Amino acid sequence: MSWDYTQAPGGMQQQQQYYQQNMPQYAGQQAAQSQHYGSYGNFYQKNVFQMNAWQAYNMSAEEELANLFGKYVSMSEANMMSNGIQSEDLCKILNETQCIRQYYGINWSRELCSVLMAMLDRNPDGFMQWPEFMELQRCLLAWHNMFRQYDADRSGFIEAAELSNVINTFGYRISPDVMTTLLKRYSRAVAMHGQVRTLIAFDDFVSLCVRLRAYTDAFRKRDNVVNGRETGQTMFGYDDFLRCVMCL
Ligand SMILES: [Ca+2]
Repeated sequence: MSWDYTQAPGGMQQQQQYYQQNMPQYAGQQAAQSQHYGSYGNFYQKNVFQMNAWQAYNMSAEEELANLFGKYVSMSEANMMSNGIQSEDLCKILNETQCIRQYYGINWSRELCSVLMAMLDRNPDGFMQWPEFMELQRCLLAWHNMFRQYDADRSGFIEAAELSNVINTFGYRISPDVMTTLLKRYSRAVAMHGQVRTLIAFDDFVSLCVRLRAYTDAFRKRDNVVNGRETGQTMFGYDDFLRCVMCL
């Protein structure tokens, strides 16, 4: 038994259709600016679907990426039964495939790979199938492009002060207090030329992007809409809250 790529298409058009059916906030026309949640979905509509992963990674064709994925599916019986990969497989693909490793220039942790898997586990079965894998590659490329725009000297870090610009460009509406919380959690202090600078690395940036999007979606789904308008308020039961936060 081997994994068959032609039976599991992950093409852009199919994914766009998927978004239209299941997550209209990321598909179709430009979403109206929400008073409470900004317009973060537009970033995905405008950028994520334009990405071509195999070309970005300098592969010869989509099949090359598909074969790589298929190799990891075929490695375990559990993977074969689910037609997908697990977080340690994702970790190996990102770290051990030279062209991908070079493209991002970071070491991907198992923890971050688990978060990435959880974010895009659409069916949701705890495994990453080919369309989910392709969606992830497009998200990573879109985030990396954005990150590089702010990493002018290509040091692999962006300045803390630039984080709020990036988040605004994504379309989120974040208060200064929340920004302070984000910086505390996702930045590192680095001494350079006798000065301490607060910097954000690409893997921390990805981790932040994933959670911000997932938690915003989860919260927004539960918004106490009044007269058809979002209120930016909701009520959570303990059980529901745990399900939202512990999955990432
Ligand atoms: Ca899945």
